[in-house]
Amino acid sequence: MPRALITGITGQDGSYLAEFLLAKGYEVHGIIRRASTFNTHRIDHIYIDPHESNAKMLLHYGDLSDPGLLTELIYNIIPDEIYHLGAQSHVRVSFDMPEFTGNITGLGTTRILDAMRRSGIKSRFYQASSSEMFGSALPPQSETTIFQPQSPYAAAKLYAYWLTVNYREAYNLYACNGILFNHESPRRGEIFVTRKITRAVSNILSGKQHKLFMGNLDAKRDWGFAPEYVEMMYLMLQQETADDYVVGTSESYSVREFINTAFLYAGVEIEWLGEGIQTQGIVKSTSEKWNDRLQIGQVLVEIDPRYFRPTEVDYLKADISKARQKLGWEPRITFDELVNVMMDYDLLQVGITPPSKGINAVVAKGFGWTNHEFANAQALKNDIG
Ligand code: NAP
Ligand code: F7E
Repeated sequence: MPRALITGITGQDGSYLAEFLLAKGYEVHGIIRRASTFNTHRIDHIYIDPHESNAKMLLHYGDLSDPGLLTELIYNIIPDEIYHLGAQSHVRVSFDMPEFTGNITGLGTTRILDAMRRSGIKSRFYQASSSEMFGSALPPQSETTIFQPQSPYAAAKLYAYWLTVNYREAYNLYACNGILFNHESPRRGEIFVTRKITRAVSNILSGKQHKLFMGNLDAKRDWGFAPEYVEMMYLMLQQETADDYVVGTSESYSVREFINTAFLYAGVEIEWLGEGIQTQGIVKSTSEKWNDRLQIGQVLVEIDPRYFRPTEVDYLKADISKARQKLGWEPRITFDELVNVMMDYDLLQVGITPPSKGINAVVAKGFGWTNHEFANAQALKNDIG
């Protein structure tokens, strides 16, 4: 039975990857951080008590700042594959915590690669590199685009990227960089922009929130569906030789377009007034069911400069030629379907029956290996149970 070790197993990608590998018959080991409250809500639904003979997912306490422990874990587990997804992954937060971000997001990779080198264990290694490393480089961005990072997060990821290349070349390790563009899902962390929007739309429609306060509405991102992207992580480690790949959809939309699409799916048309920090999103029209809750002209979106970044990444759009040709990559979930599935789940969380077009599309396109039990499963149960 193949054995995988996942850092960041409690995160969005780690949870999907664990589900995916378990479905493929892997024994999955994950590193979790000790916290004063439980932080395993994204993987609770696949957890089986390790005393049971069918338990195939085993969790170990650890931290990316602790090299001794990482070495010991790798030495004891002897994984066939290591998926290194753990990181301080929020770009805005990296401006507040640059050194911490460098330590965890950058040096964390060095600690794992060096543990592999020192122990002599021949695991295949996946590094969660990011499109943020392209920064201000013009789109479309590919594996040969020159990196121009625009944040402490991107600089830390770039350091980790080069360490991965260096250890591959210097020590002949099977080590890959997946340069993944933004990927989202109902399990996305609540302070990333997509989930912030889908939660806010749902909260506004259920009367739990009055307005959505946003930063830069004009930033453009290449947004894909996270479960598709974890399949690509796995594929990268199944190739004959290790290499680096860009993964995205090759389509790009602005934050403003994401907001429009999310509201529209729920039956609210938004019109934009003003410019810069005076920009407002107001209700232009609504479906009948919101007549008692929303009024035409009501302000639903405003700008709060607190959410601006000292330096912004304006425009990301992937050139996926290499992954297409070598890995057979073809994105399956469209932008609209992504917004819809996130909206479906966030509407459910606040007790509103969703249109379910997103859920149906995802199921129809073969993502049966995840049932989307997701972040805040308990809150969902409380709300609709
Ligand atoms: P995420 O939801 O923020 O998950 C991050 C994971 O890292 C969590 O499990 C977190 O644990 C763990 N972690 C953080 N600090 C740690 C530490 N000091 N020691 C051990 N574990 C630690 O991120 P994601 O969206 O799943 O992304 C996965 C990886 O891909 C990250 O490296 C991210 O930077 C990278 N990436 C993401 C995207 C994207 O669009 N999602 C695109 C490109 C690259 P807790 O649950 O305890 O916080
Ligand atoms: O921002 C703008 C913001 O925080 C997207 C991480 O997974 O993807 C992610 O990084 C855009 C930016 O993601 C708000 O300025 C406007 O231009 O969702 P985000 P990100 O910074 O692109 C990459 C690939 C990663 O590797 C990272 O780990 O949206 N934006 N207003 C806002 N963003 C947030 N969070 N909140 C706002 O209110």
